[in-house]
Amino acid sequence: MTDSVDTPTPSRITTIERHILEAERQHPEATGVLTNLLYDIALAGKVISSQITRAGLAPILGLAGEINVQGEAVMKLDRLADMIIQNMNDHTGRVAVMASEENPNIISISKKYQAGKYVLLFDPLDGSSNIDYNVSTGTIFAIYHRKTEKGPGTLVDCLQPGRDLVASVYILYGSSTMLVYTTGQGVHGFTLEPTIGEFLLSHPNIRIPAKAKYYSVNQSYESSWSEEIRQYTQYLQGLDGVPKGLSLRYIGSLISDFHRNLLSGGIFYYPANRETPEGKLRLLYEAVPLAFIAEQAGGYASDGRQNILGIQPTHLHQRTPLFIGNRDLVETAEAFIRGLGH
Ligand code: AFP
Repeated sequence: MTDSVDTPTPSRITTIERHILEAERQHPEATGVLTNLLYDIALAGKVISSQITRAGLAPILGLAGEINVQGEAVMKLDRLADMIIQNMNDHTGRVAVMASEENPNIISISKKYQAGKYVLLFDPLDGSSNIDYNVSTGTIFAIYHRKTEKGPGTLVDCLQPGRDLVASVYILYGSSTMLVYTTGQGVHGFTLEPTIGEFLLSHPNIRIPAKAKYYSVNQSYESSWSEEIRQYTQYLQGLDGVPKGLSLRYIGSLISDFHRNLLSGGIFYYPANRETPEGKLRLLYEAVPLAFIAEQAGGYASDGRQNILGIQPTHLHQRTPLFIGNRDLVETAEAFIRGLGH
């Protein structure tokens, strides 16, 4: 009996390590520090993934957010994910400073360790309110070069526009665990093979399909949207021009919604509304890294008026409206917001 043509053979398996190394070889000036930082991130993702798959056991075993059998309070998973990422990156000499959605201030590197040349911003567990319902969540990373020249990194290093990103990564804890990353040379997706603990290349060169299938928005806020957003949503539904409307899919976990639309074509939007005039999502930890991935996959991200990647942040936890996905759909949203329709 011969193997089916689709059976992976060892020579066709690309581990994340091999993929990153091959990309690095195209840059003779590369020192390997970024490569190692990306491995650290992949490892953190594996550790977080292993904790998340045990979340349903919390009531039985006393895991995150519960009281354990010794009667001690146990960390919530988003806090735990935050600690895992910090612990894996605070001593390596690769990172100058970190900041995360979980911490009000920058996370400085202790003086006892060497400060590195990269800046690491992250959302440790995006969509964490879904954990109790077994819905997928994710971790998002943004990597920049430091701007300050020496010593521990500072706030200035963290407040950079997305246009200066070196790399964006997200890890999706879904029906399988996936890592998707870009260093500006396309978008590549890897699926965790749990029995060997390796991320294997499963989605090379991801491009957003030109024909979109889905729109994703929390439509329960419709009554507090602007008239322009209401009209845009009707346009997407096909009530105003598009021959066949798009289907609505909304998980309420940004990475999951974004990932689905990246592979199927579509738009995710979280506009400003009366209750949240600045939007809800965080510019630095959510919008910017995903905007880089969207752009590298042929898409686009906007706050409704301008490219997300062009915004100069002014504070760490800045919020922004977000429209992200197929370029034509996002540009049409901008046109509606300018009052021009489609
Ligand atoms: P949580 O991390 O609190 O679950 O928030 C998730 C999130 O930041 C993002 O992942 C979702 O897209 C968005 O909020 C959902 O917000 P709504 O519940 O207001 O739709």
